[in-house]
Amino acid sequence: MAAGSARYVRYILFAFFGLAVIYFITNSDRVVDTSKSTVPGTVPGHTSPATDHAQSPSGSGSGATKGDEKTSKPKPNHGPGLDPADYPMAMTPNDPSWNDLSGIKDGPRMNATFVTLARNSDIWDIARSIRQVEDRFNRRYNYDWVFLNDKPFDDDFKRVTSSLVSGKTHYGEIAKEHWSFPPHIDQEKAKKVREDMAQRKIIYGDSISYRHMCRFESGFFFRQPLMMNYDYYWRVEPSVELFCDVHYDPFRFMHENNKKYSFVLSLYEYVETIPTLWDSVKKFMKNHPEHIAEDNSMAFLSDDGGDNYNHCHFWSNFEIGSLNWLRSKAYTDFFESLDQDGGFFYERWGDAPVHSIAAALMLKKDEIHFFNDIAYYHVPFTHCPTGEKLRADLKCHCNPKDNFDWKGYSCTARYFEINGLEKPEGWSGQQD
Ligand SMILES: Nc1nc2c(ncn2[C@@H]2O[C@H](COP(=O)(O)OP(=O)(O)O)[C@@H](O)[C@H]2O)c(=O)[nH]1
Ligand SMILES: *[C@@H]1O[C@H](CO)[C@@H](O)[C@H](O)[C@H]1NC(C)=O
Ligand SMILES: [Mg+2]
Repeated sequence: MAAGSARYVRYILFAFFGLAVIYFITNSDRVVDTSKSTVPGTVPGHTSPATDHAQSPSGSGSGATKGDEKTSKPKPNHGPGLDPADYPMAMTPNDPSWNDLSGIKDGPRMNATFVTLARNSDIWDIARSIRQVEDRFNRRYNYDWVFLNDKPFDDDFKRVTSSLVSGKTHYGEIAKEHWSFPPHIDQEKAKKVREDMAQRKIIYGDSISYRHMCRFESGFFFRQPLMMNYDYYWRVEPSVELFCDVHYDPFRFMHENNKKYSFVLSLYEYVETIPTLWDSVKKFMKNHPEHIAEDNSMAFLSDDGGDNYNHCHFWSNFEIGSLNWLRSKAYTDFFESLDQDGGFFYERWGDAPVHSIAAALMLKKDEIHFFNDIAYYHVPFTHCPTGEKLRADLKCHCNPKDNFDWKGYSCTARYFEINGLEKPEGWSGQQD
């Protein structure tokens, strides 16, 4: 009798075991999902990007864009390696899929990243910028975001920014050589300059860190180890705004149209910060004629064929550009030459005139692009499209009266003239 009931107990145990195995197999997908919301960099309790993707109507997007975990779900139809011809970009409201602004966008992705230089204290100002970039564009594209800092980022900064970015986030600490005085700089001379500029009340004139920042953005951000993984970048600063929907992928636009540098705002540089920059540039042009492009934009920089600089530059707090161009021999020779001349410390050369002069002289005219449809604000200037229909199509929330493009202190009219471009609808009457 005892042997008989032991056999029943064994049957029951086997049955439970079998059920457990079946349960495990049918639920293994959910096990993978759970691990997704706890990948490093996501905030427990927040909706993970993987969950967002699963809700997209196209059914695509379960391929995680954050974290490196594998998934057994079907591959989404977006990413690198897809044939662009199969996924035409919607550039105007007449193009198919123009109004398809929900879910993850189908089609190829470029080898591209957002990049932000910031301090830990910039956390809430960069959070605002990220939120707008995500809402207006990146939530459908999920590009990565690289954060760079001369000090280690703290956990708060990483947690908040990772929770806002739909792509992968990466955090890099800048090497000392890229954020310090190079050995050839005369410290006494540099100090006197700062004291003098402080007295003359030149903005950031007395700041050492601002000079390191400008030199870093001029010569080093594009060769940080994390940036070596990409071909294109979009620079985002704290406290900027994006006012219109971005319907197409600007990285892909750059790639397919062979653009290397782009801007939304241009203006005249404050002369006191760059008194000898043009002398350095002329020296470089003489030493390296091989780097000067034939069909260049010298006419954007100079009104007398290159003798004098008119101080026009593209505003570099917004940039979408080619990292490979910045890493080219032409650009790095240009930077090394300027760096040797010491103006980052003996004056206060900004990265905006440095990038702009390089682009204007070493790129062909048609490799520089003006993004009229990316509406943007960085204190104190706004780029807001003047065309009423365009603003409605893009659901812009900027006031066109704030648009800076056609005001006297902007250089954008000059850019249009040297490129023989027709000014956008609504430009006239905006000059003052
Ligand atoms: N890590 C770090 N970032 C800085 C420092 N100074 C400026 N930045 C960043 O460099 C960029 C330009 O600085 P910002 O203060 O906006 O200068 P402005 O736009 O010229 O007035 C921003 O992205 C800042 O967050 C610094 O000392 N350390
Ligand atoms: C992305 O660009 C980097 C830098 O040019 C390159 O090393 C890397 O192989 C590229 N990755 C892909 C997937 O094309
Ligand atoms: Mg700024």
